[in-house]
Amino acid sequence: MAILPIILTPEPVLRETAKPVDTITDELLSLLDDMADTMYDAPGIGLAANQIGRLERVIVMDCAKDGSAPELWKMINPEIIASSAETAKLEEGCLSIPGHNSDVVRPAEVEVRYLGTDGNMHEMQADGLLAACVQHEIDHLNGVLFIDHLSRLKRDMIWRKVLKEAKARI
Ligand code: GNR
Ligand code: NI
Repeated sequence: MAILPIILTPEPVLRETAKPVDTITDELLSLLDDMADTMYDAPGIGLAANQIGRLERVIVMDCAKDGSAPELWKMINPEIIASSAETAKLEEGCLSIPGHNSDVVRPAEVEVRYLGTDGNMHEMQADGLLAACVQHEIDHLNGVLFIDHLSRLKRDMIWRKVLKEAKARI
């Protein structure tokens, strides 16, 4: 159990592609526990390995409404195997780009195949916030950030502020 530091843009690890996991080790399971602790502490509804400086293809999510029971997802090597033609626009934020939320358009529904912590392959169907979240997290594993889905104008506006904030941190 540990809360890990969350890496902020423009750290290059956020632009790297994470590598598939081939063996579920105790170390990987404890990494997933630490990622869940880190996500809940932030608080956020998802976290991808790149955000804590690791390049394994693992994500955690919990999109349960405030006040209801937690619904923790831990996914190893998650893959989108189908996306709806229908799109949905939802306000997204990112723990690695704090304070810069923006509407993002994505497929409204997706089907995801992943390796569970039980060692078995699973498929899940998601819509609503969970669909946006799982696409956001899988994007991270591919070095993609939600601002990449915005218009150039909006992206540049956020990026300028992000660089200014990064300079102020030094
Ligand atoms: O906490 C988060 N909120 C969120 C809202 C809408 C769509 C995606 C997300 S994920 C984000 C946490 C994060 O940065 N995950 O990578
Ligand atoms: Ni994010």
